[in-house]
Amino acid sequence: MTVVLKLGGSVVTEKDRAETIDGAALDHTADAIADAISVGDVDDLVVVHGGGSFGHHHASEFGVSTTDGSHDVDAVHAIHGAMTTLNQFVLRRLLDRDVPAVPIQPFSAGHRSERGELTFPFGQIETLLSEGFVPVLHGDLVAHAGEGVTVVSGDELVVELAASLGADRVGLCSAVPGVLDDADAVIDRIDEYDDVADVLGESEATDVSGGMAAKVRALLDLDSNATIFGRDGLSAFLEGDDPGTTID
Ligand code: IP8
Repeated sequence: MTVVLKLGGSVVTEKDRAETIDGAALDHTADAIADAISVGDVDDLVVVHGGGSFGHHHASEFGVSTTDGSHDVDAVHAIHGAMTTLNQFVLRRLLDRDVPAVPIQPFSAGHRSERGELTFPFGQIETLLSEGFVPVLHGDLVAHAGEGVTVVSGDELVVELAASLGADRVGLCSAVPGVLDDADAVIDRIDEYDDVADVLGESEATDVSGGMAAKVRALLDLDSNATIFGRDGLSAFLEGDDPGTTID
């Protein structure tokens, strides 16, 4: 069973304070992953984490998004550098719990065409999975023809990974318990974007990748179901349940 799990940037960082991790949340997340692996609930696991106050803070400062690029070398080092720092924090927490987590740096692997289409090789991830490792990717920058570099969001990587690996389960752990309706109740299931377009506002904190609306759109494109849930739903998701909102 191949599981692709995205840890939202707002789950593992303090999203409104630049380059600040949420240590307690990261511990809780790493505990849930380690427990699920040790009891055999999950065998092949790929983790992708978002940018939170590491990537988005610098991307917004340099005006870089998934579509607006930059040729500024300082922007590359600030944004990619912050993401590799966050990746090290995530890896450390997992390694401390004996999860065989290894880093994959999207900046060194992927690129976009002039039309913005992402090409990303997955052979290394498949091989690492079959050799017993847990690859840990992250939102990052990628080379973009005609634009310099642009942001690749963790959600985009999740969609690409899920399709390429034929993932059985896809989960997005976010700061909210699912996609919320106007009355802040969790929407159980979404089949059509138009059904929820009115309630999907923009992300409140700085988020150059488009917030919840972009997530739902991307997940609707997947062949397999995906689940968006909050921190409290992570263990249930890893045990095989569908907490939060299912995107069909
Ligand atoms: O938080 C964005 O990844 P996301 C990463 O998954 C950067 O959208 C570099 C801003």
